[in-house]
Amino acid sequence: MNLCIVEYPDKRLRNKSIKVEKFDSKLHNLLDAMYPLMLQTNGIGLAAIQVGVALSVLILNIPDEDGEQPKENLIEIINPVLTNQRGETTYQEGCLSVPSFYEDIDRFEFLTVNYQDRDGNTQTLEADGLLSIAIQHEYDHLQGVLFIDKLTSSRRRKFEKEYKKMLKEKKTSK
Ligand code: Y12
Ligand code: CO
Repeated sequence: MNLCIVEYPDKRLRNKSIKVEKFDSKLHNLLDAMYPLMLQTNGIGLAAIQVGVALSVLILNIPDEDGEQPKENLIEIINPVLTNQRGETTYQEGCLSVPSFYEDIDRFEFLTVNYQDRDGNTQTLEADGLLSIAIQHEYDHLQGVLFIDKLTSSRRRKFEKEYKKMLKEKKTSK
């Protein structure tokens, strides 16, 4: 399966992702293709909608102390439901669908996520730190929400200006 990252302002990023009902080879092929793409693009999290597939699927691979992302640390989350969200934290976030832009975003510090794995088994994960932030960021993608939507209106206007300029420069350098 050949996938590529959908980039802002592509309207597909605004689609709401739908519940996965079939835990079949098609789903496994999607998950298997998302993982190498995320690593190649230096990502630590990726939602299916970022490759144009509006299914409630996300993957995460938080780097370890050595900055490595071994496959055994890969977490595949299907049909997530977030609960017990509490505490506050701020982190400078980036997104593969909004290249070259990073901004401080407020999130919950702790959460619990109930989800299904690739075989449809129910799982529960309690998260804090970067994992909690990454889950919230990717969960937002499933609702059609981007981290730039959380900026103040003046910061958002600045972003739109800078991003447009970046896209124009990218186009002329081709
Ligand atoms: C904390 C904050 C955000 C997340 C969501 C997952 N975000 C990413 O995986 C972002 C990756 C990313 C990678 C980039 O590529 C390079 O650094 C080479 C990048 O830079 C460019 O596009 C130029 C931007 C974002 C989880 C946890
Ligand atoms: Co993102």
